Formats: sequence, structure tokens, C-alpha cells
Amino acid sequence: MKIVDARVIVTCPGRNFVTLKIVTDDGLTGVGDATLNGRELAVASYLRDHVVRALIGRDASRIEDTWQYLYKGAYWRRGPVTMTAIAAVDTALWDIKGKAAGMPVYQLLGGRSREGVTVYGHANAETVDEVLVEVARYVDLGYKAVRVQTGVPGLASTYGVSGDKMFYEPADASVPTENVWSTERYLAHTPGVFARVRDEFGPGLRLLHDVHHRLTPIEAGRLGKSLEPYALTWIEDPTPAELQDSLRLIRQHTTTPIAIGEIFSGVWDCQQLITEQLIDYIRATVVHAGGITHLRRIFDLAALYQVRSGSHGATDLSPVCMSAALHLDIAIPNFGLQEYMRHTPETDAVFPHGYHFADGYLHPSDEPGLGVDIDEELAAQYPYRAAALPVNRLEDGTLHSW
Ligand code: GCO
Ligand code: MG
Repeated sequence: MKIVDARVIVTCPGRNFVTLKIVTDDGLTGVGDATLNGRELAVASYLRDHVVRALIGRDASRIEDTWQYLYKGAYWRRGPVTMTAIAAVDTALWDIKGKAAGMPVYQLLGGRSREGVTVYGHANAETVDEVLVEVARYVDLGYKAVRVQTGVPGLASTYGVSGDKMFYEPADASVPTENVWSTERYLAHTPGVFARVRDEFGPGLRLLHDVHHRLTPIEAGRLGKSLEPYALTWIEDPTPAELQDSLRLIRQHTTTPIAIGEIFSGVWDCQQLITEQLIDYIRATVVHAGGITHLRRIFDLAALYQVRSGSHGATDLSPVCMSAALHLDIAIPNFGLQEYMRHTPETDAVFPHGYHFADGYLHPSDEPGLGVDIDEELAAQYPYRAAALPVNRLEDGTLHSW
């Protein structure tokens, strides 16, 4: 089973996606997501200019060996561009292996550990009154877990609050939009939001909140403590996680669970957070953390330390990534939650897929492989459009984490 072709497909059905499609000499094809939001063409070039020619002629069945070949063979290890490119190759090869075996990929990973993958949706609105309506909408759709984000009084715009409620898209301009942030206003406002939501929806609904890397450790400790009465499932990215020691300080001050990892590229980024039990959920996902092979390794390490998965699933991760994530989610013993931001109908049409949502759960496809493809003709009708993520400044103009 030799690789005879590997194509990099860049398309923008409403937002940009990069996809790798690998073809074997016996006519099998596999797809892998290679989308790195705001830096898409860097990964496309990494694959086209440096990886594809080394794939031609390789045995498509040798997934682990190919992973090691691309990781150790690059000499320059880790980093989001490299790891996203490796992930795309790895994911496509798992898709091919599943098709060759005539089984969905989750069977090759050990089979089902659960009946469905619990997902959370994003309720967001400018005001608290409006967000209660949004939470109710998700509850009516069957969701068992909802992330809640609101505007902050006094700030013109806030991360996580969008005009289009079902399809949040922060990469909104070719040159980064500038946002303004105030930690003081945010910390004063947020506990009241969750008091209202918990009061309205009672104890059964799982509630989550994304802080998007904006607080110092002691501020994050204060936020976590102030949210304890409302029993959140997690606060996400409470502080930038480069300095992993800083999570110890947050832990000293709050029992609100913590989820981190959406910008991590591999096991070395999360090692300390996991082995020192500084987080409760690891948010790495297939496309940015080295594919199914490497993410499985991260989740296995996490299982030893009672850390559960909580994979990133924003709209900039294509249906190819979501399909792959669901095969892992259904198979691993330490699954926690899966983020699920819906894609637009245009995106769904470019990426026909077999996973489906029912009653708060996503279900992976039972077709052989990953159960997802890219319609290359349709993809060609949507050319790339430059789109950057915003930047964030404090009220005095200082650049802050977005
Ligand atoms: C989330 C994330 C995203 C990111 C986005 C950046 O929790 O879903 O924080 O919304 O901001 O993926 O590309
Ligand atoms: Mg996030």
C-alpha cells in the first residue's frame, strides 16, 4: 500500500481550512485537517514544499514510523506549524488504515468505551438577560453542557461574544482587529453572570467558561474562588500557560476545575500540568497536537493522573478534525467533554461527514475510516481569504493576551 499522491487543499467556505488528501496505489484515500487559524498558509507550505515529496512511495500502513520520520526527521521539533503538518499526515493515514481494514477508526483504537460523546455548546450574548435565552436554546436542543460568555459592561467587545450565535468566528479581518480589555471590569461582572444562570437552570446543567489566557495567576485564583458556589465544570485557560508553575498558585486558591491545552502542540507542552495534577482537563486536539497517534499518547499520560480529555472543537477546526477527535473520544477511558461549535452549511457541504448530533451527544461515523471527505470541486470554488485573529490591549494601550 504505497502513497502515490498527497494534495494540499486550501479552501474558504466562509472561513479558511487546509486539508491534506493522501492517495495510495490501491486507490484508497485519506484526509487530514491541517488548519492553523490565522497562519494557514505556513502549514500549507510546510506540507507542499517540504513533506509531500518525502511521502510519495512510502508504505501508507506504517503510521507510527511515518510519525517518527516526520518528527525526528525534521530536526526542528515541536511548534504549532510542524505539529499541525504532522497531524494532517497522521490523520490521513489512520483514515486509510480504517478503510483498508473495513472498520471505523475507533474500532482500531480499542472500540467503544461509551455510547456517545458528550459535547458542550457556546451560549453567548452581550447581556446577562440575553445569555439566559441563549442557554435555554442549547438546553432545548438537548445539550447537557453549555459554555457561557457575555459582554463586559464598559468594554466595546469581548472574546467569545459574536453576532452570529451558532457560528462564532473571531478571525474577522485581514489585519488584526484591536480589542480593549479590563481585568477589573471582567472580574467584577463574571460571578453575577453565573449566579443568574445557575439560579435559572438549576444544578443539573454543566456550565463552563473560557477566560482565554487573560488573567494573572492570583487573579485567576480569585475568579475560580468567586465561581465556586455555581459549580462550574471548568474554567478554561485562566492564565497563559507557558509558565506552568503558575498553576500551582491558582490551585492553592480554588477548587474550580481547570482546563488548558487548546494551543498546545504536543505532550511536552502538557507534561508538567498533567503529572503535577495542575489541571483537570487537557484540551489538546488532533489537528494541533500531532494527530491521532500523538494525542492518544497525551490522553494515556493524562489518564495516569486522573486528568480527562476536553478537546478543543472551535469552528476553525474542520469537520475532518472533528471526525478524528470523535473516534478518539469514544474510545479512550478518560474522556471528559468535547467542545462542539457548529460549522456553517457551506463548510458542511465541502466536508461531507457521517458524524451526527443527537440529544447532547455527538456520534462518530460507523463507515470504514474516519467517515469524512473533502469535495475538491466544491472546495475550489472558495478561494483563500486572508483572515487574522484579533489582538487585545488594556485600556491604557498596553498589548495584552487576546
Ligand atoms: C475555544 C477557543 C477558540 C479560539 C480559536 C482560535 O475555546 O473554542 O478559545 O474559540 O479562540 O480556536 O482560533
Ligand atoms: Mg478556548
